[in-house]
Amino acid sequence: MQIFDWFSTEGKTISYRPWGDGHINRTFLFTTDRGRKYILQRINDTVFRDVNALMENIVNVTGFLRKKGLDSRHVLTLVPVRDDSWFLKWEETDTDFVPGYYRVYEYISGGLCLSRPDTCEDFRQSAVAFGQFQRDLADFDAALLHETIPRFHETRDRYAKFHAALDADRAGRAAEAAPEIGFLLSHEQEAALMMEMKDLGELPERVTHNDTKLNNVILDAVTRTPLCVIDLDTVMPGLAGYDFGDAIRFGASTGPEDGKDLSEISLDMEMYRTFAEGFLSVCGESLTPKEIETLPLGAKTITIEQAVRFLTDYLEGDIYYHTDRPGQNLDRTRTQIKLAADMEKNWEGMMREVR
Ligand code: ADP
Ligand code: GN1
Ligand code: MG
Repeated sequence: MQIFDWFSTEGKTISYRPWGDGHINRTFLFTTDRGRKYILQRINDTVFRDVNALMENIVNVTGFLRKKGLDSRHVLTLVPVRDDSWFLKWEETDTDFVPGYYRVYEYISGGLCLSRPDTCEDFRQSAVAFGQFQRDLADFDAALLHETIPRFHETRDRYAKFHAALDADRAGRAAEAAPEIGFLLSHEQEAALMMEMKDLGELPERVTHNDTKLNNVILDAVTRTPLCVIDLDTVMPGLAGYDFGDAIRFGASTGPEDGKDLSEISLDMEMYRTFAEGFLSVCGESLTPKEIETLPLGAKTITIEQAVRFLTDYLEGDIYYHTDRPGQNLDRTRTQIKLAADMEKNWEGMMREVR
């Protein structure tokens, strides 16, 4: 039996191919003889250690959104295994699908999943999508959520892991990254500020998405308005400013996340403004003045945290993020640092826009 035959899909599979450019899971698109399309994903269980807990979160969150009236084009729909469980443990070794845990989603057709915004308006619509997502989950009981990756956006813990990787220097790469290490160490205190405000109760924890890259939202290909927020693996309590910031880090950069030419990397202020408008238009009223005031700091902090995470992975020998060429994690680190430095240059403007 083929892997697809284990799931309750309509029709027999006639073709499949690798799909998307996520850094964590392995994703395939497959088509059946009844013209149906599905997404098959091998869950990265090195990253998500407790697959049961992960899937329970997704079942709960998508079920909650469905009860709010979102239909199957507006919320992810899991396709169960024929025995009614939500994922499959695949053990065959001689197929294109390496052994591991797999799940299937209905493919959201007629949608666009962009790696860069084509226009400011696309970016605004992605802000509306993530803002609505946060608003829709405002009354979701956070106690139901498992922490799928412990301390995922605990910036201070990311720094602790970075220090450990630096001390071990397992891959012998620290010398080559001396300027980047210097920049990140000099920003350590500032990068802890939002976590400190959270501890003091100055910033509330909300149910957040925690991975708000543009390619984790699907826009309608015709109207270019939001269809669906995807990649729900990291929905957990978090800071609104980090969700705002992560989207800015990825989508308001003038170049790709792993670009080699740093002269191409800066913060596009028009994109930033447009995203802020879209985000605040949807969830501005539910945010506190302190949350709004610290949105720019959220952008800078999450960009620095991302540089710390990429560099930690580089120092550890590229074991976390998918890479398809040597040095890619160091290039990613450099773009994030360049972007964070550019945010510092544009600080006044960034503050003014959210005000
Ligand atoms: P990763 O955690 O590796 O980023 P994602 O869940 O984001 O995995 O999926 C990777 C890519 O696959 C997405 O960026 C998107 O292009 C595509 N994708 C995932 N789920 C769907 C879906 N239900 N419908 C359409 N495309 C999807
Ligand atoms: C990963 O899975 P993906 O590609 O959407 C990562 C995010 C990072 C991002 C950097 C679970 O996101 O946290 O911000 O790469 N996801 C996980 O591009 O670690
Ligand atoms: Mg993704």
